[in-house]
Amino acid sequence: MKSFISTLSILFLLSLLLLPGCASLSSSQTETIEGNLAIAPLPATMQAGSGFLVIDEKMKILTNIKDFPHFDPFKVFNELFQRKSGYALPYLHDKSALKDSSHLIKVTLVYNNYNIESYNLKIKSSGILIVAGSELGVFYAMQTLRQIMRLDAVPDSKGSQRHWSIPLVDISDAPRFTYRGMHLDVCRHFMPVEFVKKYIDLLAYYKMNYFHWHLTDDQGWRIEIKKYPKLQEVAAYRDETLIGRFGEKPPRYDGTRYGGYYTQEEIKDVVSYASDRAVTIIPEIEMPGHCLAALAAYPELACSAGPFKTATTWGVFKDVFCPEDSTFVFLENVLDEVLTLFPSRYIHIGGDEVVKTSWEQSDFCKDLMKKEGLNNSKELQSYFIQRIEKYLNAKGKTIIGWDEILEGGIAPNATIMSWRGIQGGIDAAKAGHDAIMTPGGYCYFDHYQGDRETEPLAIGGFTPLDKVYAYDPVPAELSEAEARHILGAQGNLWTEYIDSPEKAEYMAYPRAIALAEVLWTPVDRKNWDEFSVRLKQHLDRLDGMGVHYAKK
Ligand code: TNX
Repeated sequence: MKSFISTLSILFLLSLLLLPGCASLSSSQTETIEGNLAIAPLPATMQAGSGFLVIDEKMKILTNIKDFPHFDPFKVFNELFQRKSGYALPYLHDKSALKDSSHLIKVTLVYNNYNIESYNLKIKSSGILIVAGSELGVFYAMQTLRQIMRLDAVPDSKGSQRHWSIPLVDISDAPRFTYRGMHLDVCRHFMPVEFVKKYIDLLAYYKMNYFHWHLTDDQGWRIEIKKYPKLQEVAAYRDETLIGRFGEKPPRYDGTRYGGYYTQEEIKDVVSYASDRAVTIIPEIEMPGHCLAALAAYPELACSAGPFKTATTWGVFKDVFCPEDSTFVFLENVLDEVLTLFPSRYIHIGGDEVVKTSWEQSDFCKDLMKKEGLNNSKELQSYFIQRIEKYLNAKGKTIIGWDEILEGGIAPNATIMSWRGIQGGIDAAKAGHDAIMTPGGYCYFDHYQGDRETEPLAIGGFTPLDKVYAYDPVPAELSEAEARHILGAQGNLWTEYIDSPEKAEYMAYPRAIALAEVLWTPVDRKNWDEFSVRLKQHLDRLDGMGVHYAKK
């Protein structure tokens, strides 16, 4: 197959030879397999064949994997395919039962420790061959096929399209980074389960593999914890919500009680939906700050005197968890329930923007600092995080914290999420810790993406699509060995000013597609002009999926 060069490619090569200054040739001027198939993120290598393969009712999946006890890499594709075509592709395990060996999607696993997400997808006129490093690679091959077939752009219309003609191609692919994430804050504004699932499906479509679910904050506690019913009765609700921009004088409120939470049953359902899509959900339980909603329910967890109310406005609040034994008992009990719901190896424990005045004024904290030999309140924050880390490590979990957890000494095994620029990531990697890059200037999708005058209200900043696309998560300051600690990056969607699923999609897309390409595609294959051409086709597909993306 590799020896086939399509007419298109020949034309393209000829045009390269004939045109001086061909380096500036953009794919909008000439047709390429990249532009034709419009796969995003762009695969590592693609070679066009000539001709087409027809997928029809005769097609079957033949695989050497007997059952998929943990993860069926065809399930998502097949469900979608059935909706669009009216039939599903059957699985076969035994080739001998076959009369002819065409009309097959033939899958071979070669367990590849080096890159379990890698795959080779060959579309030939006789059928499809997939060779992959693991079921994950097969899953990504099927997502690529889903894109090549433009399955999502076709209306569901009772499975009317029975035959699919797709161009021949040979794709070898593997991600650049192992952590490809998107975050969603459901505390400032609650997002319904159906929307969370749609958000996760899009992550899978763009080969992202982590969903960071920001579940607790000052303005609402969104995860059911059976041991502490007041988290549901009190912390999940606020009396009202700020209208307009934070800081406007006088502040205006809507006077409407607001809230909601996910039951444990709903969470299990979302976790299993995500795991079918090779997406790991990392829950975030914020501590010791951003916890006013929890303090409203259980004021005894603060060093300062209550009563407290779930926040109705944005910003940073001075009341935080007190590092007393009883607080740790509460948090450990909460985490015990969290661990039963989320199989993720990573648990995010927050750690950002902790106002420490209540600790500095507390006799209990002063005594504790003396007893533990802590010099200042930043070290007390590290004591807090390290105590929680020890608890979670003993249960086989790794903590992720926002970069403030570096300040008073990093917890021994923590992974850092670098959000206040890239310095946190640099410091973590130099100290031999893993880091995930989420710098505000590139990865905050709550920022404006266009002209403030015409865009809907956003928190501030300016992070347009091309800036996201240009981001390189590996800081230049790092040596090659240190750079291996940069696991990847994540787009963050804080929802102070995002009060509906439609607006969440508007802020996330298409910027999340640009980030997906930053995280997956080899850096020397990235090209903004060429991406812009492919993106146009993706906007059509997003239309097909009913995504309310930002149109320029
Ligand atoms: C800072 S980013 C926060 C969030 C806000 C966000 C708004 C981070 C770790 N903390 O609580 O929502 O800014 O952009």
